[in-house]
Amino acid sequence: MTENERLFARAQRTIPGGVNSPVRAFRSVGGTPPFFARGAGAQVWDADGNGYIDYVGSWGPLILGHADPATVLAVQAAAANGLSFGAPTAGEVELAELLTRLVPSMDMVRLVSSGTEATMSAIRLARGHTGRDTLIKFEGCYHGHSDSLLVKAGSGMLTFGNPSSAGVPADLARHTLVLDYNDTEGLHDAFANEGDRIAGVIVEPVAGNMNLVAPRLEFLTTLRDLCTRYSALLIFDEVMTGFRVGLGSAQGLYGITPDLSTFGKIIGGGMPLGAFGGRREIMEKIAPLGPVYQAGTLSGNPLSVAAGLATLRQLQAPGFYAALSDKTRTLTDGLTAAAQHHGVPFSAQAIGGMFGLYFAATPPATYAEVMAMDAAAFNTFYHAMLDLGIYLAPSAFEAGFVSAAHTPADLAATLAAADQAFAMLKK
Ligand code: KE4
Repeated sequence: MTENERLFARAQRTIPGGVNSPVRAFRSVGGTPPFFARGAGAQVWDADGNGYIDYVGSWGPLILGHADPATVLAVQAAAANGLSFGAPTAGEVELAELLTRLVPSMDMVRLVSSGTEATMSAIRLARGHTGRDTLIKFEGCYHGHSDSLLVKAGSGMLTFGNPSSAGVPADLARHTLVLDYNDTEGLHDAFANEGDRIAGVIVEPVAGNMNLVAPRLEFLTTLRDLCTRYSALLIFDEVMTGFRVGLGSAQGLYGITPDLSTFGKIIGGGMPLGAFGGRREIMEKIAPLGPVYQAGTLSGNPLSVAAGLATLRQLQAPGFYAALSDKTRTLTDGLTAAAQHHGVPFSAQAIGGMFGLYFAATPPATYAEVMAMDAAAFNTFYHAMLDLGIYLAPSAFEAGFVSAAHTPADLAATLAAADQAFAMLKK
């Protein structure tokens, strides 16, 4: 038995599935998940001492790589002054000022401790601000695990949602309408039917939770226009795309101004931190100023804030995103070439520092196309790469992430491993 296997068996006795977040359990790809012991730069090492080049980066936060020296030092310095106060601190003001400067659509921002808290709060705020109940989300998009979001499409696309998780009351799920991502016509139908009852629409401006699905610009512009026309709030869930696809996040990349934005992952630099923000007239509805309640014991935690500031400062370096995007494209172009060399149906795409890998001839543009991909081929490829020391996201329905710490040698090693993995698939 390996140490990973021993730890996994032990963990399953006291933690559901042996993990503290389901995707980590490897149930989608099979096998035993590595228990990581240490990370540095683009590398991680598991409990058996096996090293991997990491393309998950804790699901996005580690855009600077593991144990970024400046970020670690900032956390250590903050910790020496106390771990939490439950009272305002100067660092929170500095981070709020930085976020509202880097995200012009936000006049004000509230810090929380996770992406789920950010989206849950933004949805409550949209409902409180508009006095309406209906929420629109899109099939395949994930915004964290608050009840209103664990909803799947009803029988017909325009019928209201049903719970996608046990424990979510049908009475609540029915306020969520689930539409098809990139389906502009479906947007017009939904607003024509429900427009005056829609509090808000929450969308991943680049979908990263059904693998990477790029938005059609017309889809985003239509969404913006319809929300304006019907006075519904457009919520860009930038928990994954925020500072991942560019310094201006997805809203800067596509030139769309949402009414509310949510952030997480990168803004905490690997520590627990989320945020939601928007125009002053909306944000002033949040307690203690307004009637929409929202709170948190560890909101704006000084260690998370220190990590976030240390990370965001480095992302502003000239050329940071050009270099990151080049690395990501080198990876996806190289993988595509290796697959073609072995005659494996495969495609890939990169947007900033995130990427999608597809066992399909072309990148999917809709949830239906995502579901039509060859997930079995992905799983074979996944384990071949893992055995060759490359750690990809353990699911065909997740995006991948490159960091500033990935070197040309890391990319070359990854492409050499992929050449072997694709060869195995060809048989
Ligand atoms: P957290 O509550 O996990 O911090 O954030 C939820 C969330 C919200 N919005 C988007 C667009 C997200 O991608 C996420 C979380 N992403 C997943 C990765 N697919 C986190 C990994 C996990 O659930 O363990």
